[in-house]
Amino acid sequence: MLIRKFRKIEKQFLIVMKKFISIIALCFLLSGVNQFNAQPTPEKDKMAWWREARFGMFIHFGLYTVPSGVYNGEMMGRNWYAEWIRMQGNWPNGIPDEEYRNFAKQFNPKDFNADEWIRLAREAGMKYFLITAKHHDGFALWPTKVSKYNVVDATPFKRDILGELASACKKYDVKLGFYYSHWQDWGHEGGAMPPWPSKTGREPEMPQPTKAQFGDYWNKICLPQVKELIENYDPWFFWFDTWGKSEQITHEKVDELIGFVRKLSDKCLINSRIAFKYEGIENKVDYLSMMDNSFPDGYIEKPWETSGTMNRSWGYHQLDYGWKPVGEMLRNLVANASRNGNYQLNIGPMADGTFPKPSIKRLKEIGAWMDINGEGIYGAKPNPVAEQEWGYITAKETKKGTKLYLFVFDWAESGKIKVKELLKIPTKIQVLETGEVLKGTNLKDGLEIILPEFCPDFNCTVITVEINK
Ligand code: JFZ
Repeated sequence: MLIRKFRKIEKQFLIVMKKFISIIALCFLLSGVNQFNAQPTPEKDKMAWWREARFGMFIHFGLYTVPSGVYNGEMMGRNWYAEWIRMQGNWPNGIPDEEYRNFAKQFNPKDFNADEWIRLAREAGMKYFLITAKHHDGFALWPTKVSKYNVVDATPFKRDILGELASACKKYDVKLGFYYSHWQDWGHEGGAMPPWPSKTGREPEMPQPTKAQFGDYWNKICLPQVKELIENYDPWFFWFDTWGKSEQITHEKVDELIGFVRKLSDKCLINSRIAFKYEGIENKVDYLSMMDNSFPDGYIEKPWETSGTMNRSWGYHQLDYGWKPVGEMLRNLVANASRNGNYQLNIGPMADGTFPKPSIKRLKEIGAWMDINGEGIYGAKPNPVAEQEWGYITAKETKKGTKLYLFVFDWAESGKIKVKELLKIPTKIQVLETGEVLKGTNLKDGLEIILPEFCPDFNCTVITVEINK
């Protein structure tokens, strides 16, 4: 009797369980289907890490680092770009080719430590790292097989700098990318020369390669080197560099190079400076590069970045004392993030392979600020309200609603700021660094916030505003 009853219960239990399991399975299936439908397009997916990262390190390092902006006791001409000393030393004639190549014999950055470079980037809050694999001078920082003009074959240093950096990037989970000068190459016959004279007329006219010569350089140096870089180091992105009167880079060449990279890698991103004056290029590349040190004053939909210097030069320049204050660099980073852009901050390491002290100091200060305030930068959405006089805004979706990050750069004398056009009622307003709770009042044209009595950070104080759905 008892056993029969038990059997009955058991049977019922089994039926219920079966139903339960099939419902779960159905849910699973449905969610699978939904998930599949909700998958971002491959293009968007590929960009996800880059959009979230917002902050990267740019490095200019090469043979030009040996003279560091000074040739025969004289400062270079034209501008501060120390990586241009081959053309701008001994101004206006440039350094003779033979002599410049000889810098390879002195290239011996004995204190170069890839681990240290990437650790410094990571600690500054940078999520990716970009280095001049080959700059305009044509010298390669890896043992390229297509030319002896490289760090292993031509210098006493003989180490694969890119290889060491690639390992360190893996260790610190920093995404690696390469600057590659595909157009100008002053070290290989057939590479383009500076597009001079420019409008200023101060520059000497440069002999340009013929179409056939450039085609030869393209097929024997440029494409094979890009292939090596992808196959050896599996980069997350390229930063190509074309500007000015670059007649050699025809639309066909641009299309060819884009197709070439796409075929070799399905993750490698490409920037817009692969071309110059190419209408519609934004639809063929993954992200836009602004002009050097130029910061747009509004939102741009297509992923974009500004590359910026810490002083005036990209490559290390021993006489460039024009170091920017940390507040200015934070402003660049935050302004770009609030307008949907990234910031790639440059370091020019010195001839011994270490970073200049003023750069290290700035990286550390930025890092300390990012440790506390980075949550308003990484993965944050651009400003959803109006541009503001006192600073910038980013936003994040939370379970309950939205969290706004107010980056206050200009501390108001009045002791209060108004968030123009923010009409929602906040549930909590707080200083991110200190946790101090602030008072807000909804006015007809925005939210007025009473600032703390003491300014926690004169560079930039971050205030969070939580708003429920
Ligand atoms: C280019 C390089 O020539 C330079 O050495 C450095 O690597 C920099 C990041 O990129 O310089 C440029 C390119 C474009 C402009 C200015 C400098 N521009 O169009 O204003």
